[in-house]
Amino acid sequence: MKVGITIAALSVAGIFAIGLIIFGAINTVSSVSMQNKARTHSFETAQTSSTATAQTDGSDSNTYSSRFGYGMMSGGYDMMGGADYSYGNQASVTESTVLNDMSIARHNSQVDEKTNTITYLGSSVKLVIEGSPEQADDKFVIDGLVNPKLIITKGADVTTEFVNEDADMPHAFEITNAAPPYGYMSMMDGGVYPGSVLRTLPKASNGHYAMATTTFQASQPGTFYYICQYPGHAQKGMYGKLIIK
Ligand SMILES: [Cu+2]
Repeated sequence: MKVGITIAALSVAGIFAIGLIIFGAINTVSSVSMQNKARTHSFETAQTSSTATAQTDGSDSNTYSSRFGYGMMSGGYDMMGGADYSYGNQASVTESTVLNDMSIARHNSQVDEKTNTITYLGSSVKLVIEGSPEQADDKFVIDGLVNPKLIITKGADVTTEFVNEDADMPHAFEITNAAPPYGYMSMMDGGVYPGSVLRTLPKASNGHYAMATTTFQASQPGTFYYICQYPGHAQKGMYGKLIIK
């Protein structure tokens, strides 16, 4: 009798899990066809840290998916690695939002063009990262520097804002402890920094950029790298160094 109850309980749990998976798939597909909604971004939303469940919580993912006709492709290789995937909030922005956010980020950063290094001061850091903008194809650009070395104070709260400005290619962002050179499947190359992963963003469309934000604490000191974990991109040089000290 006890065994019967256990089996029954496991069956119910199993059916529930399958239901969740089906619901997730339907939700993703249906969000693609949902209506576009205008959406503005503010620093307040960037401040919110989030979890993978953000994908199913309504307007963010719906707007995002409908504008870019994207959704089902996002899981796949991003899920591999078993790391702490927060994915972050997602939105669609234009150049003016990016420029505005960059000026906020600049408040406590020192840019050294000579050494291609940006040092962030203080315990609250905002990173605004352009993915493959026009002037630097398949590279990251931060504060005008291409793949710069970043220095962040240990313990700082870091808001990461990643914008894909590439009209031809999806891009992603994560911080890893794996040093270059990277393989084709760079997301398999090493452990990632907790809370730092932003999923692959679709290519830009008519001046609208997909943007993802997340926050993490720079709790572990050391030398890390930020990479585009889209297959082949880190291998081709889409990465930079991050030092937390
Ligand atoms: Cu990329």
